[in-house]
Order: sequence, then C-alpha cells, then structure tokens
Amino acid sequence: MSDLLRYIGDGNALPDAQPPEGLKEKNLLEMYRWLVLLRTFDERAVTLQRQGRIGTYALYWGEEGTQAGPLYAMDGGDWVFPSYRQNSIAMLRGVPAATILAWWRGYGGKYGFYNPREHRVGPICVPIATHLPHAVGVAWAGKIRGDQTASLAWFGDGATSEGDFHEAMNFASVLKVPTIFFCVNNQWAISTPLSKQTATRTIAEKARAYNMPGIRVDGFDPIACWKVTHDALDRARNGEGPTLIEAFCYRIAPHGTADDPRLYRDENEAEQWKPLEPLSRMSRYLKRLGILSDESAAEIEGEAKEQIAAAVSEMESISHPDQDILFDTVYASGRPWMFEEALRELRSVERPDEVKPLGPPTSPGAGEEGKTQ
Ligand SMILES: Cc1ncc(C[n+]2csc(CCOP(=O)(O)OP(=O)(O)O)c2C)c(N)n1
Ligand SMILES: [Mg+2]
Repeated sequence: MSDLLRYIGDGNALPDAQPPEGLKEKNLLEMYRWLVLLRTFDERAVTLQRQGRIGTYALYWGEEGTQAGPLYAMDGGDWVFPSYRQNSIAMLRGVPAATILAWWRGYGGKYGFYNPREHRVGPICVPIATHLPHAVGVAWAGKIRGDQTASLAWFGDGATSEGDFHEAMNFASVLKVPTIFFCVNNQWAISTPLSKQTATRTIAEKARAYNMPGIRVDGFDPIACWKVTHDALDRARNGEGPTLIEAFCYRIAPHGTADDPRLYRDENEAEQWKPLEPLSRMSRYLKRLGILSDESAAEIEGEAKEQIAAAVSEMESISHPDQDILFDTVYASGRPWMFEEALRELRSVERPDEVKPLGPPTSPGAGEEGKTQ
C-alpha cells in the first residue's frame, strides 16, 4: 500500500496531504455526502435482503471511494458503466434510489429500469466485463462525432481475466478512444484470490501491453481516486486515449448476501483492512482540515437516512410492469411480428394479476439461489 497515490493519512504515521487542486471545500463536502449516501443505501439494502424485501444483493461496503471519487471527476455528459458492485451509482446521476432498490427486488419501475441514455449510466452489468466494449463504443462514437464525450467503466480484478477486458483495452488504445478503465482490485473474485487470478504483480502493469498509462491508487482514498480519474480524463480529452486505473483495496464484505467468505478465507484478514475503509477516513480527514464538524456530519447522515427511508417506501409501492417491456426496447424500430406473436402467447399464459411481494425466507438461505452469480 505504501507506493500508492494517497491524500488521506491515518492521523498518525501516515501523513495527510493537502487536497489536490480542483477540489475546493464545497467539492470535498459534496463528495463526502455521496459517500454517506452510498453507504446508507448499501447498509439498508442488506437489511432489506435479510428481511426478504429484496432478492440477493451485491454489497460494496468499503468500496464507496472507488465509486464517488471517479464519478465526481466525470462530467454529466460523460458515460459511466457500472458492474453489479457499483449498483447504486445511478442515484448520484439523478435516478431515484427506489428504482435501483426495486431492480434488486426484480423490477425497477414502469420501464423495468432507468433509461441509460437519459442519465448516461449504462445498465447494471452482471456478466463480468461485457460492459467494457460498450464503454469503448460510446466514447468512440463521440470521437467520430467530434464531441467531447468520454466514458468510464468499473470492473473488478477478476474481470481482467476475461477476453472482453483485453478486447476493449486493445480497441480503445489503437483508436485512441477517451475511455477510463477503472479496475477495483479488491483482491477477490468471489472465492478466487488475486494470486490465482493473474500472474502479474499488479493489474496496472497490464496497461503496458496496450501502450496506455497504467496507474495504481489507494482504492480506499476517494480523493486519490478522484485525482487519477481527473488526470486520465484530461489526457482523454486531449486526444491521448485511454488509461487503466487500478484502485487497490480489499473486499471487506462478502461477495454478496448469498456468500459466506468464512468458507474460503480467514476473516481476520478482512478485519485488518477495515480501518482503511473510506468513509471514516474521509470524515476524520475533513475534520482535521476543519471542513467537517460532528454536527454537520450528523446532519449529512440524517439526510441520507431520510432519503433512503423514503426510497424504501417508494420501492414497495412500485407495481410490476406490464409484459410489453420485455419486447419494447429491443429494437428502435418497434416490435417485429414475431415479438407480437410471442407477447400474445405470453399473455395467454395464466398468471396472477399482482406479483406477491417477496415474503421472509422460510428457512435459512431460502430464496438465495444464484442471482448475481
Ligand atoms: C461472464 C461471467 N462469468 C462468471 C460470472 C460469475 N461471477 C459473478 S461475480 C464473479 C467474480 C468477479 O470478480 P471481480 O471481477 O474481481 O469483481 P468483484 O466481484 O470482486 O467486484 C464471477 C466469476 C459472471 N457473472 N459472468
Ligand atoms: Mg474482485
């Protein structure tokens, strides 16, 4: 961890650095608000899953800095592509938290989910690395059109073993596409540790094979994550092409609510990484800088709790969308005849008018089978 770019010290041995140019007091506070909102969403979602009110959920506890930092560096016109691990990132681009919670419940509103184009946020991507070529595609389209659209895709260390990662990296570099590849190296791909995933010492060095910069950063430091993304974006907008960022951290939480990491790793290790988690570090850093007080921190927390509580009520009032949506957004030109036929057939199958809300599991682990895996 010692060779990584970092701004937030530990108040003792590790010194603090002044925030980088471009992050004023109000920006730091806003980023802090984002972190608190992400954390509040995540903790609430886990509780909802335990109560049987949403399905299996992929938590990101401890990885909030790898989400809020880079997103804060991007412009609203830039596209971002989350994996399941950044599942609530769209709420920071104006998507109601209720829509995202409802996605985890099985349906996210009238249209199934949010419209990616409206918010420039790709759909939550569950298949590993398949969204990376998409991120390159939208930024390449922007380049062809001559606008300034850049893109960023989040993915894990495990995703770097997928062909899609290599294809996207190659394509982006050859065509000098303004894409940021943001790898959250949490050192685990479910039960597979990093050492069994790759023979390289770091993920960042994989960038050399594609002749692009590869940058390592403390993934538990949101400000460092902001800074490297900000610089990569500058290069991208200058026509210098893509960057691979490796945000080094640790998956403190289980892979998802259906996972029990005690079966494959020593949980004492996770405990050792816990003090480095971004929210308490950022809060202490801002307090040392005199930007945040106990009172303002409590106020921010209270607002986030209120927002998410309202989202939970709203989520539970969203009714099941009509079956049409399965067919309506496949082609821009509308439904071809075979879709009409399939829809007629689907409608002829008897089903209850209302889908019952998920009940609490009847036995431990019930309702947990393979959702995000
Ligand atoms: C193409 C594909 N293969 C396998 C899976 C099953 N799977 C779900 S998560 C995961 C691990 C991914 O690890 P990593 O890329 O490090 O991301 P993290 O979960 O740590 O955020 C796997 C193999 C999948 N979703 N998609
Ligand atoms: Mg991982």
